Amino acid sequence: MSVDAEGRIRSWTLEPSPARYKPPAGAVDAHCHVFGPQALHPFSSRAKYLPQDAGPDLLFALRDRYGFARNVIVQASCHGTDNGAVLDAIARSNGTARGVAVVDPAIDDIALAALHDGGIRGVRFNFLKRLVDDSPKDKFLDVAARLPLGWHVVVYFEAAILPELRPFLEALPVPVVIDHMGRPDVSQGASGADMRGFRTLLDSRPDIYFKATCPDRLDLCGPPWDDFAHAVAPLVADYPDRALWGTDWPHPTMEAAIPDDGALVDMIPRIAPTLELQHKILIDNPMALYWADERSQPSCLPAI
Ligand code: 0GY
Repeated sequence: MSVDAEGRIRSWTLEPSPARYKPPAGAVDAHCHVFGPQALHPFSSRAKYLPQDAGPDLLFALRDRYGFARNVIVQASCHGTDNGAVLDAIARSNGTARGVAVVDPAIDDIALAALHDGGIRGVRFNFLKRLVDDSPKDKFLDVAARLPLGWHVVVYFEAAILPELRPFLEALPVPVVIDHMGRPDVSQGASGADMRGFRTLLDSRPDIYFKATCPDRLDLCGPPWDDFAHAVAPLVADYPDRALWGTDWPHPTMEAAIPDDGALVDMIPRIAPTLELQHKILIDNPMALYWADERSQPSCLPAI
């Protein structure tokens, strides 16, 4: 584990290996974060971890190294509800990044519109007690009803609380993206209790998407994360229009088991073995959620 003089932790490797897998042109890394830089964007006083700087330059270098075209940058809990670091990264991305914010549920409509102008297309509701102090469902429902047109919510929870969260998830008035499939125990396999429970959630409404992400967090056997591949590939095959993929760089809180980004990229063809599936999870699905405005532009204007 690398800790600097101020006690800030590094959770990403400085020497990721090359990947064998090359994504298709236009591929989106739909789950990643930025940390700071702290001098410009200090961490929240309520942050549960203090990372070293992992700003947009490093993120975009990783994107280019593995042949991705775009990023969806998700506000990390260490920045609380100040989305400045994500907005700055989007502003510096030349249109290749969009974001998911974390907001105070009392946020007003003008501030939401400003986030939209800054490239935000969703808000994240985090239910992990080790990351956030509170997760007020009633206030989350209230703000979800006031989101700008075309936004969705991203929800992060652990499999054990899915039953208690079901009424909340079913009441959300906009599309829902579930981080890391709600953290199933992948050692149970594709038809274990956690995956079965998650499938019933997906079957409850057609606009729930999921991120087929984080073998490093979910597969306790470690690389090459075979349990993850076996449990997740059938889910992607059965719900091809609902799956997204992302690196999760810079892997918040993973300092004790830092994943190799090249190995993470090489998981893509194991969970999405055909070119068609890869195109869906890396391009079609994230583009529909995050760049719907670009895709709906007419290719030529009608003559007046
Ligand atoms: C992730 C997972 C984690 C952390 C955060 O916002 C965050 O701090 O999301 C985690 O520790 O499981 O998706 O990055």
